Amino acid sequence: MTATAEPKEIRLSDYAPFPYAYDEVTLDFALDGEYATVTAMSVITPIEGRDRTRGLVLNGKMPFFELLGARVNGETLPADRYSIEADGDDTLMIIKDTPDVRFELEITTKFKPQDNTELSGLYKSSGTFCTQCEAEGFRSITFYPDRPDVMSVFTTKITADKAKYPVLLSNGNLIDSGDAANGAHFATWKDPWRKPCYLFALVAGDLAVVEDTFTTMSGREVALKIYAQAKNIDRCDFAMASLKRAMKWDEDRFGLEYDLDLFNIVAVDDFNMGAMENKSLNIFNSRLVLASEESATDATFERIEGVIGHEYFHNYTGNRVTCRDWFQLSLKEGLTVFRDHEFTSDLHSRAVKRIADVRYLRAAQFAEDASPLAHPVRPEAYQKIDNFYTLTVYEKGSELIRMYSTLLGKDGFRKGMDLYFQRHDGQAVTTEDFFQAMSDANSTNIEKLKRWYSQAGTPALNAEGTYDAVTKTYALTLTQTLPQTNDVKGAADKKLPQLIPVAVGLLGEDGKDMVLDGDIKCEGDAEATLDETKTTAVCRLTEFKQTFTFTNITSKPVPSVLRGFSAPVKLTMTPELTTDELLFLLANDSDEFNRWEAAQKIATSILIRLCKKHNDDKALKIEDVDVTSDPSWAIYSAACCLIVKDATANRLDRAWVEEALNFPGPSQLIQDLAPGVNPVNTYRVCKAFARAFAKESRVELEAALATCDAEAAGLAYDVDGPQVSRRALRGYAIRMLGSIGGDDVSSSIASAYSSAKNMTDTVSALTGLCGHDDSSAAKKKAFDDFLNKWKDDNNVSCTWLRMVASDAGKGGANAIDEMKRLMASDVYDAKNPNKFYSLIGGFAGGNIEGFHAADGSGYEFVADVLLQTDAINPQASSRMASPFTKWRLYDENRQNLMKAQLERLLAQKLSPNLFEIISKAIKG
Ligand code: 0A1
Ligand code: ZN
Repeated sequence: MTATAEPKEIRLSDYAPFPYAYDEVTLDFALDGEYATVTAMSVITPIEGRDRTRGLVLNGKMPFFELLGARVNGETLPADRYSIEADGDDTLMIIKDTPDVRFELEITTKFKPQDNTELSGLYKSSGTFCTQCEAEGFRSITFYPDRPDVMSVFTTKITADKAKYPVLLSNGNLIDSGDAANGAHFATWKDPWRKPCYLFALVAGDLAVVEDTFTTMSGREVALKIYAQAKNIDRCDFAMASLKRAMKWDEDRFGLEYDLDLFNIVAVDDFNMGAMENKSLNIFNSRLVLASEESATDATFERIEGVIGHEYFHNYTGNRVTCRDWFQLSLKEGLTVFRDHEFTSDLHSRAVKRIADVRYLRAAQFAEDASPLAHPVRPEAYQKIDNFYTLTVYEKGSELIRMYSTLLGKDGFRKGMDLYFQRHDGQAVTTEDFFQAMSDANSTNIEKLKRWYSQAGTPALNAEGTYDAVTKTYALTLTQTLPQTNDVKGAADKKLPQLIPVAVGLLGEDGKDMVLDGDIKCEGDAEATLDETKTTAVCRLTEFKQTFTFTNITSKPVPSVLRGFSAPVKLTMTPELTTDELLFLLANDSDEFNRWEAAQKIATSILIRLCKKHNDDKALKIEDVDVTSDPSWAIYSAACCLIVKDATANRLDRAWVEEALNFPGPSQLIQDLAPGVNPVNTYRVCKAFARAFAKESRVELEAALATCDAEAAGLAYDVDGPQVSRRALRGYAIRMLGSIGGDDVSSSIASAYSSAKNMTDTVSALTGLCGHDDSSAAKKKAFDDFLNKWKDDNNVSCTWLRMVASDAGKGGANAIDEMKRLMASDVYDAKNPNKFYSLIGGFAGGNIEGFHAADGSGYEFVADVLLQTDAINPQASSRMASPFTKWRLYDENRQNLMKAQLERLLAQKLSPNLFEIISKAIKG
């Protein structure tokens, strides 16, 4: 195999507007048994004043499709009027000397959708034809300007066998349908809204449907339909109810009303991502639609509601106002993630949602920001845009939007959104346009917030507080430091200070928030604003260092800084808060996020001390970690035990408690300790920590479990708040008890498995059984039983696969042999992304001892599987390459072993997708 040639980079600075307008597009899909034949008729107008010297440049993919013909104004295009050129892995068709006035271009292509294993463009999933066109899938269908700033009105005719494909769907409204020759039938759909081709969708299959309606705020009735395979159709009700909640929420919160009379969702099993917001025809990975008490955990239910909301919310933030180019991806994604987070927060517990989102951000996005693949929220260059559907673009992008909201207030933010839609409805725009609308709709100066879009890396924020009893002032000096990153503008000394909103509260000795009614003196152009109760100030840090002086502070306060995690930064305090102060915040802070944070901080400091003690290359046994002699252990453990008791007695919100008691895991600690970390020892320290707590609080944990079970007895299952919180606390107790191990624990968790009546309790029991390294017979029995029950279910079997992959090698077995057995088993399907993500994600992300084995066998195994998948589905392989991009964090031996695998991969012929990730990762 020869190495891949260096692909060309696409740069934001090279953006040029497209010189032709696509006024109308009519697509005709003939889907016979083997081929899809597509005729695309476009009505095109050259745009005055734009540079047409290159001609009409269209994107395509040959030889994936065959070009059957091209005609301009009805005349076959002679060979000397166009050229076909390679464009990396893609193809360009360049038509020269196009007419100067409006003309028609007809292009006919032909291909085999069933051979499309990349799942981009038109492909087949379990016998159903479906499409995925974002970001650049449309070019696998026909030659077209496959870029989001070319918007058109699409009419789509689909013809296919009536018996095999009774359901024929596309965007917009059904305008015609009927029978065709040879047992076929057709349907014609017209979408009245102009859209880029990445929002085009088509589905043809034998699907069952659930139907409902929604009456919009102006009284229009919208038909809602969710399509799935008949065997799964009874699991669509929750998704339907979620859709209705999302439609209502967008009206209430943002005044946004659905704009067509029909909204379709189709669930398919083979899908690279979560779901896709195609106009009026959302296509979903079935794992994010199908749910029932028996098949889905509470976490899955919540995720389904959030993603149904996310795709629906894209109708305005993404579809009605779309991106000018793919560098602007966060314009729609960051904003829509923010909207879906708000949706969940408004419907459920705001604090718990915030905590869960921040936990994820820190564990995953902060790690990306610290890796060789760090990039700004608005990247400046890419090789494959598929690689930029990242945590930075999505999650950090959402944090950026949250900062607008924090700085402008809920009403100011709404004004900005209103102005954004007023100005840009129907347009393809930039993050700059969004910024301008927010800025123009408000009087607050947010200019330096813009820098968050172009500077990569997680800022470090230090808060230094000093109290002066004589002047009764509390001075808080905030300092931001921006890290060096590997992106185009990565040098730390070139980075400019970013506007950081820092929400601050000061607690008095009584544990109550001080009322901040004195002046807050700010340096330079910094400002501070107070909330209605005058207990939280948002300090706007605009320079590298500024001091905010709170006056009329009558006693020395305990500061609660970065309330609600008001900015995506790494906060340190000078002087560091003492364990007593953190316990005080844990008990008293009115900000639930910072109460949680206080518990995390105490746990982190203990864990870091323990990890440092054992960060060497000696194989560490869990029993050898002396957790209990840490100076802060006794008070921390006592406080947590009290929390368990309070939760059991329902004196605290149980869902918050579950978050508070969950201490930071290895991925967080490895980042805190990096570089030079032995990940296996870090993992074992975490295990020892859990076990120490579980042993000390066993009685309380067992009481929590028993109380939860007693409360649940006789209750009909529901996914409402209290039941979910109860199951969360119960799951926590089982997980903790599981870490103690031993026959009595295993057999009691095994009986919890047998008596579980819903998937949440089932998964809690399975997780509990994996809590200890011993490979108990009870564990094997439960896992076999689970597989037996769910092996034919494409989604639930992934739960099994992921858990088994993260447990492979425990109890002395050879992890790689186990993984190979899993891959060879019937339950695995290399072509199905969910299965591949579960297997490799479960192992490389969840099996620290297996993946990071000191002999490098885990790395070699994963690299082999990546190579195999890369030949089938490059988007999938490059997504799963991410663990390798973190090699800089680890000890020298592991760094070398990981780099050796990166080099081995790079010497092969890789897809452009995987090449970009691996070649950037290796640069370090
Ligand atoms: N826009 C979708 C995500 C998505 C992106 C790319 C895809 O295929 C490569 C599919 C879906 C969303 O944010 O939900
Ligand atoms: Zn999205």
